[in-house]
Amino acid sequence: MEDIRLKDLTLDSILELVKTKNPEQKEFYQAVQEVMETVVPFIKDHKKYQQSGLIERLLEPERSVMFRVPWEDKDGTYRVNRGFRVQFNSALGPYKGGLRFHPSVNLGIIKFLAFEQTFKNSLTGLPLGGGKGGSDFNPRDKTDAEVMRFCQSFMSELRRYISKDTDVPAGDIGVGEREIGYMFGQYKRLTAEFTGVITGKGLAYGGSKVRTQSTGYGLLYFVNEMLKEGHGSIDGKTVAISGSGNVAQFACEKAIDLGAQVVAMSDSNGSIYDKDGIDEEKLNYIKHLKNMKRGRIKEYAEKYNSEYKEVTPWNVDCDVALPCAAENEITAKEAKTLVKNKVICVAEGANMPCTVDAIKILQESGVIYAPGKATNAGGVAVSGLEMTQNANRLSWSFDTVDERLVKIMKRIHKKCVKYGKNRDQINYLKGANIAGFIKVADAMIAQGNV
Ligand code: NDP
Ligand code: 2IT
Repeated sequence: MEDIRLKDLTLDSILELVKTKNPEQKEFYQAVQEVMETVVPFIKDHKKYQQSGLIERLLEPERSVMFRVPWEDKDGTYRVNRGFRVQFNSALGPYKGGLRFHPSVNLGIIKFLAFEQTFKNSLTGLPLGGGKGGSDFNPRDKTDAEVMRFCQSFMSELRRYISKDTDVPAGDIGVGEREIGYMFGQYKRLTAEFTGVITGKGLAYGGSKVRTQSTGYGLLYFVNEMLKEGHGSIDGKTVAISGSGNVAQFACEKAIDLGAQVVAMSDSNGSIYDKDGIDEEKLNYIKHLKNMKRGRIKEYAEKYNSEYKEVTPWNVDCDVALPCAAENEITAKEAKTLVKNKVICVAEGANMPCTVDAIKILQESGVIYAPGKATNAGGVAVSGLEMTQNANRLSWSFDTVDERLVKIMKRIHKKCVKYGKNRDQINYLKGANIAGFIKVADAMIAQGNV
C-alpha cells in the first residue's frame, strides 16, 4: 500500500487527504473545507506558502490525548466517561482553548474546535496557540457533588498535559464558572501551585473582569462594525439569538445596551418569541433561570406570556441573527428562511453554527455573514488578558479590560476587511481565514519542519 500523502495543493487533494486520514470525523472535515476553500486560492498566489509539508502539518494536531474519567454518581454507581485534549498548533504560543462537557463530544468535534481555535487565536493578535478539550459527560441533570467529583477526576488526568506555559484550558458548552472552579481547585491541590493554568476563573481567585461577558460583548462589538459598513449600526435593529447560555446571555445584554431589540432566544428544546423585546429585567430572569436554577427557556414563555415553540428561533422577522448555541444549527433550510425574512446580517457567536451550504446561501443572497473565528474571538481574547494579569499578579478594572476587548474586536474586523474586501463587498469568511492563516503559517515556516 502507498503512503497516504498530499498529492498537490488543490482543494480536492486536501479534502481527500483529510477524509482518508480522518474517516468519520465529519465536523473536522467541514471545518477544514470551510477554511481551505478560501485559503487555497491565496496559497496559489503566494509561493512562500507552497512549501512542502506546511499544509499537512497545519491539518495534523501536534498531539491528541484521550483518557478515561471514572467517577461515582449520587447512587454510589461507578461511571466512566471519555476525556479529550487536542493540542492542535503551538506556533504562536501555548495551546489555548476551552473544554466542552456535552454528550455529543467525540474526537472529531474536539478536533474541529481545536482547528478553528488555531485561526481564531491568531486573529486576536495575542500569543496563543490553538487547542480544545472536553468530555462526553452531561452536567445538565447532575448534582453539584456529582459535577465536582467528575471535574476532579477529569483534572486528575488532564493535569499531566497542561500548565500555565504549555496549555491553558477554559470553558465552553457545559463548562462555566462552577466547573472551572472545581477543576482549578483540583489542579492546585495536585500540583501545589496557584497559577493561571485555566481561564474563566471566579473573580475571587484570579479571574479577569469581563471574561464572563467577553464572548457575547465581543460579538456585538464586531456586529456593530459590520453594520457600519453600509447598514448604520446595531441601534434600532431587531435581533434573534439562539441559545440561552453564556454567549447568548451576554450577546443579548450588549445588544440591548446598544439599542437593539432582542425578540428570540432558545435552548436545545425550543425557542421563545417575545415581540415586545427582552429587556434588562427579563434578561436577568433568563440568567437566573439558566445559571442558578438550571431550568428550561420554556419557563420564560410561561412567566412573560410570550410564544414558545419546539423549533429553532430562525423563523422570525429579524435584521440580525446571532447563532450562539451549537455547530450546524443553521442549515440550508434555516438560511433560506432567514433570507426570506430579509435578515441583513448573520454573525456567529457559536463555533461553526452555519453549514457550508448555509453560508453559500447567505453570501449569495447578499446577507453579510461573519464566521465565529472572527466574531466570537472576544472570549479567548479576554482569556489571553487573564493570562497576562495572572502572570503579573495584577487585576485590571472592568473598563480597562472592556476597552481592550473593543480594540481587539475592531482590529479583527479591520483584518477581515483587509483580506476579504472585493470591490464593495466584504467576504468576512475569506478575510478571517486568510488573516488567521498568514500569521500561523509564517510562524510555522520560521520554526522549521516541527
Ligand atoms: P453554554 O453551555 O453556556 O450554553 C449553550 C447553549 O446552547 C444552551 O442554551 C444550550 O441549550 C444550547 N445548546 C447546546 N447544544 C445545543 C444543540 N445541539 N442544539 C441547540 N441548542 C444547543 O455554552 P456557551 O454559551 O459557552 O457556548 C455556546 C457556543 O459558543 C458554543 O458553540 C461554544 O463553542 C461557543 N463559544 C463559547 C465561548 C465561551 O467563552 N463560552 C467562546 C467562543 C465560542 P441546553 O441548555 O438545552 O443544552
Ligand atoms: O471557543 C472558544 O473560543 C472558547 N470556548 C473560549 C476559549 C478560551 O480559552 O477562552
